[in-house]
Amino acid sequence: MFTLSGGHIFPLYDAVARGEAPLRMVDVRHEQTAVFAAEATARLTRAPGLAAVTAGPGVTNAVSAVTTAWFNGAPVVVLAGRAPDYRWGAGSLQEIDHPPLLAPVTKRAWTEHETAKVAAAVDEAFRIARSPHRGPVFLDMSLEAIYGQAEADLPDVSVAEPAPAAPPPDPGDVGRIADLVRAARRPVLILGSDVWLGGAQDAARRAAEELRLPVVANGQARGVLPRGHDLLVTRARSVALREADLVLVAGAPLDFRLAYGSFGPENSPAQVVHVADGPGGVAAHVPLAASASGDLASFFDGLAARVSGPGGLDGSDPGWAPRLAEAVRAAQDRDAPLLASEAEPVHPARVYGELLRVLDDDAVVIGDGGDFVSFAGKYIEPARPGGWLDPGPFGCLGTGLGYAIAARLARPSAQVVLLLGDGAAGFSLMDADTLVRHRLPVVIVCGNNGAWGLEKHPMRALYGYDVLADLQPGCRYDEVVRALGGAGELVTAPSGIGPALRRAFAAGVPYLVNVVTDPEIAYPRSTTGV
Ligand SMILES: Cc1ncc(C[n+]2csc(CCOP(=O)(O)OP(=O)(O)O)c2C)c(N)n1
Ligand SMILES: [Mg+2]
Repeated sequence: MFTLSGGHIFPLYDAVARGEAPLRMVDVRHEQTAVFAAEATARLTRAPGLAAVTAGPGVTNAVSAVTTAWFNGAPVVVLAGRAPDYRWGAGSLQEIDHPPLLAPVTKRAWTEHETAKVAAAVDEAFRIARSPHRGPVFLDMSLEAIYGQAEADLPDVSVAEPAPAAPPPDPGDVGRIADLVRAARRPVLILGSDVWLGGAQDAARRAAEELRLPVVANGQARGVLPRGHDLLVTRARSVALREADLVLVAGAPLDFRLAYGSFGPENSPAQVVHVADGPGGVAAHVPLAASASGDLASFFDGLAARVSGPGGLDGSDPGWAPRLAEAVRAAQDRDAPLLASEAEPVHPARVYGELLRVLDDDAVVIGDGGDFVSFAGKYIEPARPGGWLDPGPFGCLGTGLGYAIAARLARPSAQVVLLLGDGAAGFSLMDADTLVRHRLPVVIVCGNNGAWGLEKHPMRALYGYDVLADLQPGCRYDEVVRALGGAGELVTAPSGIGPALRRAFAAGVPYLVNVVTDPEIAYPRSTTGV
Protein backbone atom coordinates (compact mmCIF):
# COMPACT_ATOMS: atom_id res chain seq x y z
CA MET A 1 0.00 0.00 0.00
CA PHE A 2 1.58 3.22 -1.21
CA THR A 3 0.38 6.18 0.78
CA LEU A 4 0.93 9.62 2.30
CA SER A 5 -0.53 10.29 5.71
CA GLY A 6 -3.78 12.06 6.45
CA GLY A 7 -6.24 11.74 9.32
CA HIS A 8 -9.06 10.68 7.02
CA ILE A 9 -7.34 7.33 6.39
CA PHE A 10 -5.70 6.49 9.76
CA PRO A 11 -7.91 3.40 10.25
CA LEU A 12 -6.24 1.78 7.21
CA TYR A 13 -2.81 2.31 8.78
CA ASP A 14 -4.03 1.12 12.14
CA ALA A 15 -5.26 -2.15 10.65
CA VAL A 16 -1.91 -2.80 8.99
CA ALA A 17 0.14 -1.68 12.00
CA ARG A 18 -1.81 -4.03 14.26
CA GLY A 19 -1.20 -6.91 11.84
CA GLU A 20 -4.80 -7.24 10.70
CA ALA A 21 -3.86 -6.82 7.06
CA PRO A 22 -0.72 -8.47 5.64
CA LEU A 23 0.43 -5.45 3.67
CA ARG A 24 3.69 -3.59 3.41
CA MET A 25 3.14 0.14 3.78
CA VAL A 26 5.37 2.49 1.81
CA ASP A 27 4.93 6.15 2.70
CA VAL A 28 5.94 8.61 -0.01
CA ARG A 29 6.35 12.38 -0.38
CA HIS A 30 3.62 13.18 -2.92
CA GLU A 31 0.33 11.40 -3.64
CA GLN A 32 1.13 11.19 -7.33
CA THR A 33 4.17 9.11 -6.41
CA ALA A 34 1.91 6.78 -4.40
CA VAL A 35 -0.38 6.18 -7.36
CA PHE A 36 2.46 5.97 -9.88
CA ALA A 37 4.03 3.33 -7.62
CA ALA A 38 0.74 1.41 -7.44
CA GLU A 39 0.49 1.63 -11.22
CA ALA A 40 4.02 0.35 -11.78
CA THR A 41 3.38 -2.47 -9.31
CA ALA A 42 0.38 -3.46 -11.42
CA ARG A 43 2.30 -3.22 -14.68
CA LEU A 44 5.27 -5.23 -13.41
CA THR A 45 3.49 -7.92 -11.39
CA ARG A 46 0.17 -8.05 -13.28
CA ALA A 47 -1.57 -8.03 -9.91
CA PRO A 48 -3.46 -4.93 -8.80
CA GLY A 49 -1.54 -2.08 -7.20
CA LEU A 50 -2.95 -0.24 -4.17
CA ALA A 51 -2.64 3.40 -3.16
CA ALA A 52 -4.36 5.09 -0.23
CA VAL A 53 -4.70 8.86 -0.21
CA THR A 54 -6.22 11.33 2.18
CA ALA A 55 -9.30 13.44 1.45
CA GLY A 56 -9.29 16.54 -0.75
CA PRO A 57 -5.77 17.48 -1.87
CA GLY A 58 -4.62 13.90 -1.38
CA VAL A 59 -7.11 12.91 -4.05
CA THR A 60 -6.55 15.85 -6.38
CA ASN A 61 -2.78 15.29 -6.22
CA ALA A 62 -3.40 11.73 -7.36
CA VAL A 63 -5.38 12.61 -10.47
CA SER A 64 -2.53 12.75 -13.04
CA ALA A 65 -1.30 9.36 -11.93
CA VAL A 66 -4.79 7.83 -11.96
CA THR A 67 -5.17 9.18 -15.50
CA THR A 68 -1.85 7.60 -16.47
CA ALA A 69 -3.09 4.24 -15.15
CA TRP A 70 -6.30 4.76 -17.12
CA PHE A 71 -4.39 5.32 -20.37
CA ASN A 72 -2.15 2.34 -19.61
CA GLY A 73 -4.93 -0.09 -18.72
CA ALA A 74 -3.22 -0.74 -15.39
CA PRO A 75 -5.22 -2.40 -12.60
CA VAL A 76 -4.94 0.07 -9.73
CA VAL A 77 -7.17 0.58 -6.71
CA VAL A 78 -7.12 4.00 -5.07
CA LEU A 79 -8.76 4.15 -1.65
CA ALA A 80 -9.40 7.59 -0.23
CA GLY A 81 -10.68 9.30 2.85
CA ARG A 82 -13.60 11.70 2.68
CA ALA A 83 -15.12 14.40 4.83
CA PRO A 84 -17.89 13.22 7.18
CA ASP A 85 -21.44 12.73 5.96
CA TYR A 86 -23.10 14.15 9.07
CA ARG A 87 -21.86 17.68 8.30
CA TRP A 88 -21.78 17.42 4.51
CA GLY A 89 -22.38 20.87 3.05
CA ALA A 90 -21.27 22.72 6.19
CA GLY A 91 -17.67 23.00 5.03
CA SER A 92 -15.58 20.39 6.88
CA LEU A 93 -11.86 20.34 6.23
CA GLN A 94 -11.16 19.08 2.70
CA GLU A 95 -14.80 18.52 1.93
CA ILE A 96 -15.23 17.85 -1.77
CA ASP A 97 -17.12 15.19 -3.69
CA HIS A 98 -14.30 13.16 -5.25
CA PRO A 99 -16.01 10.63 -7.55
CA PRO A 100 -17.13 13.20 -10.16
CA LEU A 101 -13.49 14.28 -10.48
CA LEU A 102 -12.33 10.72 -10.95
CA ALA A 103 -15.20 9.25 -12.97
CA PRO A 104 -13.82 10.11 -16.44
CA VAL A 105 -10.46 8.43 -15.72
CA THR A 106 -11.51 5.31 -13.82
CA LYS A 107 -13.52 2.17 -14.53
CA ARG A 108 -15.65 3.12 -11.56
CA ALA A 109 -15.48 5.84 -8.90
CA TRP A 110 -17.85 5.78 -5.96
CA THR A 111 -18.34 6.46 -2.28
CA GLU A 112 -19.06 4.00 0.50
CA HIS A 113 -21.04 5.54 3.37
CA GLU A 114 -21.63 2.48 5.58
CA THR A 115 -19.00 0.69 7.63
CA ALA A 116 -20.65 -2.70 7.19
CA LYS A 117 -20.32 -2.41 3.42
CA VAL A 118 -16.70 -1.23 3.24
CA ALA A 119 -15.13 -4.68 2.90
CA ALA A 120 -17.42 -5.71 0.07
CA ALA A 121 -16.84 -2.38 -1.67
CA VAL A 122 -13.07 -2.79 -1.48
CA ASP A 123 -13.33 -6.30 -2.88
CA GLU A 124 -15.53 -5.01 -5.68
CA ALA A 125 -12.92 -2.34 -6.47
CA PHE A 126 -10.22 -4.99 -6.91
CA ARG A 127 -12.50 -7.19 -9.00
CA ILE A 128 -13.31 -4.34 -11.39
CA ALA A 129 -9.69 -3.14 -11.64
CA ARG A 130 -8.34 -6.49 -12.74
CA SER A 131 -11.09 -7.53 -15.16
CA PRO A 132 -10.09 -6.92 -18.79
CA HIS A 133 -9.83 -4.26 -20.06
CA ARG A 134 -8.04 -3.43 -16.82
CA GLY A 135 -7.79 0.04 -15.30
CA PRO A 136 -7.93 2.18 -12.18
CA VAL A 137 -10.83 2.15 -9.73
CA PHE A 138 -11.51 4.80 -7.09
CA LEU A 139 -13.34 4.29 -3.81
CA ASP A 140 -13.64 6.89 -1.09
CA MET A 141 -15.16 6.28 2.33
CA SER A 142 -16.82 8.88 4.46
CA LEU A 143 -15.19 9.56 7.81
CA GLU A 144 -17.99 7.73 9.63
CA ALA A 145 -17.73 4.71 7.39
CA ILE A 146 -13.96 4.32 7.73
CA TYR A 147 -13.77 5.06 11.48
CA GLY A 148 -16.95 3.18 12.36
CA GLN A 149 -17.41 -0.29 13.85
CA ALA A 150 -19.91 -2.77 12.47
CA GLU A 151 -20.72 -6.45 12.18
CA ALA A 152 -20.32 -7.45 8.55
CA ASP A 153 -20.39 -10.56 6.41
CA LEU A 154 -17.03 -10.55 4.66
CA PRO A 155 -17.14 -11.47 0.99
CA ASP A 156 -15.08 -14.33 -0.42
CA VAL A 157 -12.00 -12.38 -1.34
CA SER A 158 -11.75 -12.28 -5.10
CA VAL A 159 -8.10 -11.15 -5.15
CA ALA A 160 -7.09 -14.63 -3.99
CA GLU A 161 -8.54 -16.07 -7.20
CA PRO A 162 -6.89 -15.91 -10.62
CA ALA A 163 -7.66 -12.70 -12.50
CA PRO A 164 -10.73 -13.02 -14.68
CA ALA A 165 -9.74 -13.59 -18.32
CA ALA A 166 -11.36 -11.87 -21.25
CA PRO A 167 -13.63 -14.20 -23.24
CA PRO A 168 -11.96 -15.76 -26.29
CA PRO A 169 -12.37 -13.78 -29.51
CA ASP A 170 -15.06 -14.71 -31.99
CA PRO A 171 -13.75 -17.61 -34.16
CA GLY A 172 -15.23 -16.01 -37.29
CA ASP A 173 -13.21 -12.83 -36.62
CA VAL A 174 -10.04 -14.85 -36.08
CA GLY A 175 -10.74 -16.76 -39.32
CA ARG A 176 -11.10 -13.52 -41.30
CA ILE A 177 -7.84 -12.22 -39.86
CA ALA A 178 -6.14 -15.55 -40.67
CA ASP A 179 -7.25 -15.22 -44.30
CA LEU A 180 -5.77 -11.72 -44.48
CA VAL A 181 -2.49 -12.85 -42.94
CA ARG A 182 -2.31 -15.80 -45.30
CA ALA A 183 -2.83 -13.59 -48.33
CA ALA A 184 -0.49 -10.77 -47.25
CA ARG A 185 2.80 -10.32 -49.05
CA ARG A 186 4.42 -7.98 -46.54
CA PRO A 187 2.76 -8.39 -43.14
CA VAL A 188 3.91 -6.70 -39.92
CA LEU A 189 2.74 -7.55 -36.41
CA ILE A 190 2.72 -4.73 -33.84
CA LEU A 191 2.56 -5.80 -30.21
CA GLY A 192 1.49 -3.44 -27.43
CA SER A 193 1.42 -3.38 -23.64
CA ASP A 194 -1.81 -5.39 -23.25
CA VAL A 195 -0.01 -8.42 -24.72
CA TRP A 196 2.12 -8.40 -21.57
CA LEU A 197 -0.60 -7.24 -19.17
CA GLY A 198 -2.94 -9.95 -20.48
CA GLY A 199 -0.31 -12.69 -20.15
CA ALA A 200 -0.24 -13.29 -23.91
CA GLN A 201 3.50 -12.81 -24.41
CA ASP A 202 4.34 -16.50 -25.02
CA ALA A 203 1.41 -17.06 -27.38
CA ALA A 204 2.37 -13.89 -29.27
CA ARG A 205 5.95 -15.04 -29.68
CA ARG A 206 4.88 -18.52 -30.82
CA ALA A 207 2.50 -17.06 -33.41
CA ALA A 208 5.12 -14.63 -34.73
CA GLU A 209 7.68 -17.41 -35.05
CA GLU A 210 5.34 -19.97 -36.60
CA LEU A 211 3.99 -17.49 -39.11
CA ARG A 212 7.34 -15.74 -39.65
CA LEU A 213 5.77 -12.34 -38.97
CA PRO A 214 8.15 -9.41 -38.53
CA VAL A 215 7.37 -7.76 -35.18
CA VAL A 216 7.44 -4.18 -33.95
CA ALA A 217 7.19 -4.09 -30.15
CA ASN A 218 5.75 -1.17 -28.17
CA GLY A 219 5.52 -0.29 -24.49
CA GLN A 220 5.57 -3.31 -22.24
CA ALA A 221 5.55 -5.70 -25.17
CA ARG A 222 9.14 -4.65 -25.79
CA GLY A 223 11.10 -7.83 -25.10
CA VAL A 224 8.34 -10.29 -26.17
CA LEU A 225 10.82 -11.05 -28.90
CA PRO A 226 14.19 -10.61 -27.21
CA ARG A 227 16.74 -8.17 -28.59
CA GLY A 228 18.63 -9.74 -31.49
CA HIS A 229 15.69 -11.96 -32.56
CA ASP A 230 15.64 -12.26 -36.36
CA LEU A 231 11.95 -11.24 -36.56
CA LEU A 232 12.27 -8.21 -34.27
CA VAL A 233 12.20 -5.14 -36.52
CA THR A 234 11.39 -2.35 -34.05
CA ARG A 235 14.62 -0.65 -35.05
CA ALA A 236 13.42 -0.63 -38.70
CA ARG A 237 9.84 0.27 -37.88
CA SER A 238 9.61 3.19 -40.33
CA VAL A 239 10.63 0.97 -43.29
CA ALA A 240 8.42 -1.86 -42.05
CA LEU A 241 5.33 0.31 -41.62
CA ARG A 242 5.93 2.28 -44.82
CA GLU A 243 6.20 -0.81 -47.01
CA ALA A 244 3.81 -3.22 -45.30
CA ASP A 245 0.64 -4.35 -47.08
CA LEU A 246 -0.93 -5.71 -43.88
CA VAL A 247 -0.40 -4.36 -40.37
CA LEU A 248 -1.86 -6.37 -37.51
CA VAL A 249 -1.89 -4.41 -34.27
CA ALA A 250 -2.58 -6.33 -31.06
CA GLY A 251 -2.84 -4.93 -27.55
CA ALA A 252 -2.15 -1.28 -28.38
CA PRO A 253 -4.46 1.59 -29.33
CA LEU A 254 -4.11 3.02 -32.84
CA ASP A 255 -3.06 6.40 -31.45
CA PHE A 256 -0.42 8.99 -32.34
CA ARG A 257 2.34 6.50 -31.55
CA LEU A 258 1.06 4.29 -34.37
CA ALA A 259 0.29 6.97 -36.96
CA TYR A 260 -3.40 6.73 -35.93
CA GLY A 261 -3.56 3.41 -37.78
CA SER A 262 -2.51 4.62 -41.26
CA PHE A 263 0.33 2.57 -42.68
CA GLY A 264 1.83 1.50 -45.99
CA PRO A 265 2.68 3.35 -49.18
CA GLU A 266 0.57 6.47 -49.79
CA ASN A 267 -0.81 5.20 -53.10
CA SER A 268 -1.77 1.79 -51.69
CA PRO A 269 -2.31 1.97 -47.93
CA ALA A 270 -1.79 -1.17 -45.90
CA GLN A 271 -4.78 -3.15 -44.71
CA VAL A 272 -5.06 -2.69 -40.97
CA VAL A 273 -6.26 -5.28 -38.47
CA HIS A 274 -6.87 -4.26 -34.87
CA VAL A 275 -7.10 -6.73 -32.00
CA ALA A 276 -7.92 -5.60 -28.45
CA ASP A 277 -8.76 -7.34 -25.19
CA GLY A 278 -12.27 -5.86 -25.20
CA PRO A 279 -14.68 -4.48 -27.81
CA GLY A 280 -14.24 -0.94 -26.44
CA GLY A 281 -10.55 -1.05 -27.38
CA VAL A 282 -11.05 -1.60 -31.10
CA ALA A 283 -10.36 1.60 -33.06
CA ALA A 284 -13.39 3.34 -34.53
CA HIS A 285 -11.51 6.24 -36.19
CA VAL A 286 -9.83 4.34 -39.02
CA PRO A 287 -11.12 1.84 -41.62
CA LEU A 288 -10.17 -1.67 -40.55
CA ALA A 289 -9.84 -4.70 -42.84
CA ALA A 290 -10.80 -6.85 -39.85
CA SER A 291 -10.82 -6.76 -36.08
CA ALA A 292 -11.25 -9.01 -33.09
CA SER A 293 -11.64 -8.54 -29.37
CA GLY A 294 -11.11 -10.86 -26.44
CA ASP A 295 -8.36 -12.79 -24.72
CA LEU A 296 -5.15 -12.05 -26.60
CA ALA A 297 -3.44 -15.39 -25.90
CA SER A 298 -6.46 -17.23 -27.35
CA PHE A 299 -6.31 -14.91 -30.33
CA PHE A 300 -2.66 -15.69 -31.07
CA ASP A 301 -3.12 -19.44 -30.57
CA GLY A 302 -6.17 -19.40 -32.84
CA LEU A 303 -4.40 -17.38 -35.50
CA ALA A 304 -1.34 -19.63 -35.52
CA ALA A 305 -3.46 -22.77 -35.72
CA ARG A 306 -5.49 -21.42 -38.63
CA VAL A 307 -2.64 -20.00 -40.69
CA SER A 308 0.09 -22.55 -40.15
CA GLY A 309 -1.80 -25.51 -41.67
CA PRO A 310 -1.37 -26.73 -45.25
CA GLY A 311 -1.37 -23.91 -47.77
CA GLY A 312 0.03 -21.76 -44.92
CA LEU A 313 1.54 -18.46 -45.89
CA ASP A 314 1.10 -18.76 -49.64
CA GLY A 315 0.95 -15.08 -50.37
CA SER A 316 3.99 -13.96 -48.45
CA ASP A 317 7.06 -12.49 -50.05
CA PRO A 318 10.00 -14.68 -48.96
CA GLY A 319 12.33 -11.70 -49.19
CA TRP A 320 10.27 -9.51 -46.78
CA ALA A 321 11.54 -10.67 -43.38
CA PRO A 322 15.19 -10.84 -44.55
CA ARG A 323 14.89 -7.35 -46.07
CA LEU A 324 13.64 -5.92 -42.77
CA ALA A 325 16.35 -7.80 -40.88
CA GLU A 326 18.85 -6.10 -43.19
CA ALA A 327 17.25 -2.71 -42.44
CA VAL A 328 17.65 -3.45 -38.71
CA ARG A 329 21.34 -4.23 -39.23
CA ALA A 330 21.78 -1.02 -41.24
CA ALA A 331 20.13 1.00 -38.46
CA GLN A 332 22.36 -0.63 -35.86
CA ASP A 333 25.42 0.17 -37.97
CA ARG A 334 24.28 3.79 -38.14
CA ASP A 335 23.78 3.85 -34.35
CA ALA A 336 27.19 2.45 -33.48
CA PRO A 337 29.24 5.66 -33.86
CA LEU A 338 26.73 7.67 -31.78
CA LEU A 339 26.65 5.06 -29.02
CA ALA A 340 30.45 5.38 -28.85
CA SER A 341 30.51 9.17 -29.40
CA GLU A 342 33.52 10.93 -27.86
CA ALA A 343 31.86 14.32 -28.22
CA GLU A 344 32.01 16.84 -25.36
CA PRO A 345 29.55 17.92 -24.09
CA VAL A 346 28.36 14.33 -23.98
CA HIS A 347 26.01 13.14 -26.74
CA PRO A 348 22.99 11.55 -24.96
CA ALA A 349 23.38 8.40 -27.08
CA ARG A 350 26.74 7.73 -25.43
CA VAL A 351 24.94 7.28 -22.10
CA TYR A 352 23.03 4.41 -23.69
CA GLY A 353 26.15 2.98 -25.32
CA GLU A 354 27.60 2.69 -21.81
CA LEU A 355 24.39 1.48 -20.18
CA LEU A 356 23.96 -1.32 -22.73
CA ARG A 357 27.29 -2.76 -21.59
CA VAL A 358 26.21 -3.14 -17.98
CA LEU A 359 22.48 -3.98 -18.21
CA ASP A 360 21.41 -7.48 -17.18
CA ASP A 361 18.72 -9.35 -19.13
CA ASP A 362 16.21 -8.98 -16.29
CA ALA A 363 16.82 -5.27 -15.69
CA VAL A 364 13.83 -2.99 -15.21
CA VAL A 365 14.37 0.14 -17.27
CA ILE A 366 12.19 3.17 -16.54
CA GLY A 367 12.00 6.34 -18.59
CA ASP A 368 10.75 9.72 -17.31
CA GLY A 369 11.64 12.70 -19.46
CA GLY A 370 11.58 14.03 -22.99
CA ASP A 371 14.30 13.59 -25.58
CA PHE A 372 16.57 11.72 -23.17
CA VAL A 373 13.93 9.01 -22.86
CA SER A 374 13.17 8.97 -26.59
CA PHE A 375 16.82 8.11 -27.16
CA ALA A 376 16.45 5.30 -24.63
CA GLY A 377 13.45 3.91 -26.53
CA LYS A 378 15.52 3.84 -29.67
CA TYR A 379 18.67 2.24 -28.32
CA ILE A 380 17.56 -0.04 -25.50
CA GLU A 381 15.91 -3.25 -26.65
CA PRO A 382 14.92 -5.38 -23.67
CA ALA A 383 15.81 -9.06 -23.48
CA ARG A 384 12.55 -9.95 -21.71
CA PRO A 385 9.02 -8.57 -21.73
CA GLY A 386 7.55 -6.57 -18.86
CA GLY A 387 10.76 -4.85 -17.81
CA TRP A 388 10.34 -1.59 -19.72
CA LEU A 389 8.25 1.18 -18.14
CA ASP A 390 7.57 4.37 -20.03
CA PRO A 391 4.72 6.70 -19.04
CA GLY A 392 2.55 5.55 -21.95
CA PRO A 393 0.34 7.65 -24.20
CA PHE A 394 -0.74 10.16 -21.54
CA GLY A 395 2.89 11.32 -21.53
CA CYS A 396 2.92 12.56 -17.95
CA LEU A 397 6.28 13.70 -16.60
CA GLY A 398 6.90 12.76 -12.97
CA THR A 399 6.34 9.00 -13.07
CA GLY A 400 10.03 8.33 -12.37
CA LEU A 401 10.48 7.92 -8.64
CA GLY A 402 7.11 6.20 -8.12
CA TYR A 403 7.89 3.69 -10.85
CA ALA A 404 11.40 3.15 -9.43
CA ILE A 405 10.10 2.55 -5.88
CA ALA A 406 7.63 -0.03 -7.21
CA ALA A 407 10.17 -1.71 -9.47
CA ARG A 408 12.64 -2.20 -6.63
CA LEU A 409 9.90 -3.84 -4.53
CA ALA A 410 8.44 -5.92 -7.37
CA ARG A 411 11.78 -7.22 -8.67
CA PRO A 412 14.01 -7.35 -5.60
CA SER A 413 17.01 -8.93 -7.26
CA ALA A 414 16.94 -7.18 -10.64
CA GLN A 415 18.77 -4.05 -11.66
CA VAL A 416 16.43 -1.07 -11.60
CA VAL A 417 17.49 1.88 -13.72
CA LEU A 418 15.56 5.12 -13.89
CA LEU A 419 16.40 7.31 -16.90
CA LEU A 420 15.44 10.79 -15.82
CA GLY A 421 15.44 14.05 -17.76
CA ASP A 422 16.62 17.01 -15.69
CA GLY A 423 13.21 18.60 -16.24
CA ALA A 424 11.38 15.44 -15.25
CA ALA A 425 13.54 15.24 -12.13
CA GLY A 426 11.77 18.27 -10.68
CA PHE A 427 8.45 16.46 -10.42
CA SER A 428 9.48 13.58 -8.20
CA LEU A 429 13.11 13.68 -7.10
CA MET A 430 12.11 14.44 -3.51
CA ASP A 431 10.92 10.84 -3.39
CA ALA A 432 14.57 9.77 -3.44
CA ASP A 433 13.92 10.27 0.27
CA THR A 434 11.40 7.42 0.10
CA LEU A 435 14.00 5.19 -1.56
CA VAL A 436 16.41 6.04 1.26
CA ARG A 437 13.94 5.57 4.13
CA HIS A 438 12.72 2.24 2.77
CA ARG A 439 16.22 1.06 1.78
CA LEU A 440 15.40 0.68 -1.90
CA PRO A 441 18.58 1.03 -3.94
CA VAL A 442 18.02 2.03 -7.56
CA VAL A 443 20.27 3.62 -10.14
CA ILE A 444 19.05 6.96 -11.47
CA VAL A 445 20.73 8.28 -14.60
CA CYS A 446 19.92 11.94 -15.14
CA GLY A 447 20.34 13.17 -18.71
CA ASN A 448 21.13 16.72 -17.76
CA ASN A 449 20.94 19.00 -20.79
CA GLY A 450 19.94 22.02 -18.70
CA ALA A 451 16.70 22.29 -20.63
CA TRP A 452 13.21 21.09 -21.30
CA GLY A 453 14.73 19.67 -24.48
CA LEU A 454 11.56 18.24 -25.95
CA GLU A 455 10.02 21.72 -25.74
CA LYS A 456 13.08 23.82 -26.53
CA HIS A 457 13.76 22.32 -29.94
CA PRO A 458 10.13 22.18 -31.14
CA MET A 459 9.61 25.79 -30.06
CA ARG A 460 12.70 26.84 -31.99
CA ALA A 461 11.44 24.96 -35.03
CA LEU A 462 8.04 26.66 -34.82
CA TYR A 463 9.06 30.19 -33.77
CA GLY A 464 12.74 30.51 -34.67
CA TYR A 465 13.58 31.08 -30.99
CA ASP A 466 12.72 29.55 -27.65
CA VAL A 467 11.64 30.89 -24.30
CA LEU A 468 10.91 29.24 -20.92
CA ALA A 469 12.74 26.13 -22.06
CA ASP A 470 15.99 26.51 -20.10
CA LEU A 471 16.88 25.04 -16.73
CA GLN A 472 20.04 25.51 -14.68
CA PRO A 473 23.00 24.17 -16.63
CA GLY A 474 24.84 21.41 -14.77
CA CYS A 475 22.47 21.58 -11.79
CA ARG A 476 23.64 19.17 -9.08
CA TYR A 477 20.71 16.75 -8.92
CA ASP A 478 23.26 14.22 -7.61
CA GLU A 479 23.76 16.49 -4.57
CA VAL A 480 20.00 16.47 -4.01
CA VAL A 481 20.04 12.69 -3.71
CA ARG A 482 23.13 12.86 -1.47
CA ALA A 483 21.42 15.37 0.78
CA LEU A 484 18.46 13.02 1.09
CA GLY A 485 20.75 10.22 2.25
CA GLY A 486 21.61 8.51 -1.02
CA ALA A 487 24.67 8.98 -3.18
CA GLY A 488 25.63 10.24 -6.61
CA GLU A 489 28.15 11.95 -8.79
CA LEU A 490 28.51 14.42 -11.63
CA VAL A 491 29.87 13.21 -14.98
CA THR A 492 30.94 15.63 -17.69
CA ALA A 493 33.18 13.52 -19.94
CA PRO A 494 32.10 10.52 -22.03
CA SER A 495 34.83 8.34 -20.55
CA GLY A 496 33.42 8.95 -17.08
CA ILE A 497 29.99 7.43 -17.74
CA GLY A 498 30.90 3.72 -17.66
CA PRO A 499 32.85 3.81 -14.38
CA ALA A 500 30.14 5.95 -12.75
CA LEU A 501 27.46 3.45 -13.76
CA ARG A 502 29.47 0.60 -12.31
CA ARG A 503 29.88 2.49 -9.01
CA ALA A 504 26.15 3.21 -9.01
CA PHE A 505 25.15 -0.45 -9.45
CA ALA A 506 27.62 -1.50 -6.75
CA ALA A 507 26.58 1.22 -4.28
CA GLY A 508 23.65 -0.56 -2.63
CA VAL A 509 21.97 2.81 -2.02
CA PRO A 510 19.88 5.10 -4.23
CA TYR A 511 22.47 6.64 -6.55
CA LEU A 512 22.11 9.40 -9.12
CA VAL A 513 24.58 9.59 -11.99
CA ASN A 514 24.24 13.17 -13.22
CA VAL A 515 25.47 13.25 -16.80
CA VAL A 516 25.81 16.71 -18.33
CA THR A 517 24.75 16.31 -21.96
CA ASP A 518 24.76 18.57 -25.00
CA PRO A 519 21.66 20.84 -25.01
CA GLU A 520 21.96 21.33 -28.77
CA ILE A 521 21.23 17.68 -29.55
CA ALA A 522 17.54 17.17 -30.36
CA TYR A 523 15.96 13.76 -30.74
CA PRO A 524 15.23 13.23 -34.45
CA ARG A 525 11.47 13.06 -34.17
CA SER A 526 9.05 12.16 -36.95
CA THR A 527 5.76 12.53 -35.03
CA THR A 528 4.44 15.49 -33.08
CA GLY A 529 1.58 13.68 -31.36
CA VAL A 530 -1.03 16.11 -32.67
C1 LIG B 1 3.35 16.87 -16.35
C2 LIG B 1 3.87 17.34 -17.66
N1 LIG B 1 4.16 18.64 -17.84
C3 LIG B 1 4.67 19.08 -19.02
C4 LIG B 1 4.86 18.22 -20.06
C5 LIG B 1 5.38 18.73 -21.39
N2 LIG B 1 6.72 18.18 -21.67
C6 LIG B 1 6.92 17.08 -22.40
S1 LIG B 1 8.51 16.69 -22.60
C7 LIG B 1 9.00 18.02 -21.71
C8 LIG B 1 10.46 18.31 -21.51
C9 LIG B 1 11.13 17.28 -20.65
O1 LIG B 1 12.40 17.76 -20.30
P1 LIG B 1 13.47 16.79 -19.66
O2 LIG B 1 12.83 15.90 -18.68
O3 LIG B 1 14.62 17.62 -19.19
O4 LIG B 1 13.92 15.88 -20.90
P2 LIG B 1 14.71 16.37 -22.22
O5 LIG B 1 13.68 16.55 -23.29
O6 LIG B 1 15.41 17.64 -21.92
O7 LIG B 1 15.65 15.24 -22.52
C10 LIG B 1 7.90 18.75 -21.25
C11 LIG B 1 7.97 19.98 -20.41
C12 LIG B 1 4.51 16.85 -19.84
N3 LIG B 1 4.66 15.93 -20.78
N4 LIG B 1 4.07 16.44 -18.64
MG1 LIG C 1 16.34 18.13 -20.13
